[in-house]
Amino acid sequence: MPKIVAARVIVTCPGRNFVTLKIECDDGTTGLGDATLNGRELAVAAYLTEHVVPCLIGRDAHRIEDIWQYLYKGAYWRRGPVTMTAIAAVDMALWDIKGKLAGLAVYQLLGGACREGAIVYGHANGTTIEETIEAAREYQRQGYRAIRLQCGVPGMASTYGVSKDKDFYEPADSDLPTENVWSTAKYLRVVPELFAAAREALGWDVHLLHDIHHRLTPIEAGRLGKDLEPYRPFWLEDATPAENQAAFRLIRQHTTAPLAVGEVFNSIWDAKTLIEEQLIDYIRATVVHAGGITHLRRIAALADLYQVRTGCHGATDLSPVSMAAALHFDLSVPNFGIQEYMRHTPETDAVFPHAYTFADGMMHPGDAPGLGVDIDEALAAGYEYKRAFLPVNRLEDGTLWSW
Ligand code: EZ4
Ligand code: CO
Repeated sequence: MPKIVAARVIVTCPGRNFVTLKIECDDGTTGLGDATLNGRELAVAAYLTEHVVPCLIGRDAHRIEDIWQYLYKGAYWRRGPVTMTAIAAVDMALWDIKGKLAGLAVYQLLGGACREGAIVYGHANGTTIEETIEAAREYQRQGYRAIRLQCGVPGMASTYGVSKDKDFYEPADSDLPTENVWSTAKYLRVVPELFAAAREALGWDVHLLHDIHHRLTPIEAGRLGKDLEPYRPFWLEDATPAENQAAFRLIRQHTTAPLAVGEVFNSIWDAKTLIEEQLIDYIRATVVHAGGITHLRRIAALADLYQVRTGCHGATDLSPVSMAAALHFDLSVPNFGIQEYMRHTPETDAVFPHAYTFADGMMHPGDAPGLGVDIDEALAAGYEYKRAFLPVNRLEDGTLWSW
């Protein structure tokens, strides 16, 4: 058996913070897992170092499911983003090791490819509708078949999804949370205008997506869905804060716009009602924050029974290790829908050399054994951790809102 002899947490900041777990076996085989939880990085690093790594030493690295159960049930305190991100990192690293020992890419171990590649969507944004459409045209030129559209809201200084840097969107922008201001009324006016202009300019062959980022009430989401229906959105993401899964019943009563939710979910229990009642069309839970490949496959299997497809979160705060794990998962699950893809900076790509590739709007994890991602530890060591928070959001009267 490949016995685990060491495990280390590597924190690096090549433009943004990443936490990576590296597990080592007695035969020298190593595996990598992403443990990055944006804005709360060191909580997961400590959870791993203090409470997980000591329990891993001496275990059989092949026993992925057993180790998952041990870390989940064994903690007594179940679920939660910190715990589930830590478990995910271990899980990813163990799949990486199993693949390397088998000489196979992880997607082969998961049953093999169900498709030639994973369709991905890119992020087009701008302060105005025109700028957003110009950014979308650029994505079309690069071959993207699906594009998320976010634009500035007239009368608001800033909003979610609109970045200063067009190529690399980064919301964790300050060492204390930035304060944004929000107006639902202003926002609800501009999004239908954006989609009308986008269909006019970009045509109907491209999939158009939009992220509401948890800011509406159910009835407001129903309204926006109705307003966007004529423009056939691929999905509306995170319409309302989904701690209340039942809220989606109300949204569903009012719109046929496809709904996606779940990038902040960390277990199957967060999505159970949404899936079983077919209140959503896409589940956005992701490898790194939802317990790894092992647990995400369980979520996907439940979703498949109800014709809910996957649409994994794939922002820049998910490291290339997560991106690779997501692509192995995407290639192998029958009910894959789409994969979010935000390019990492060249600095990040240099720290994490990887086998996955993009061509014609699709991505492929590559056929390197394991996940196909490495970490250049010498390079990583040159980028010191830098505290960075996600913003908070307030209504115009100062009330704290969802960001
Ligand atoms: O705000 O990943 O769909 N993507 C998103 C992201 C999230 C960040 C949070 O860390 O909503 O941009
Ligand atoms: Co989102």
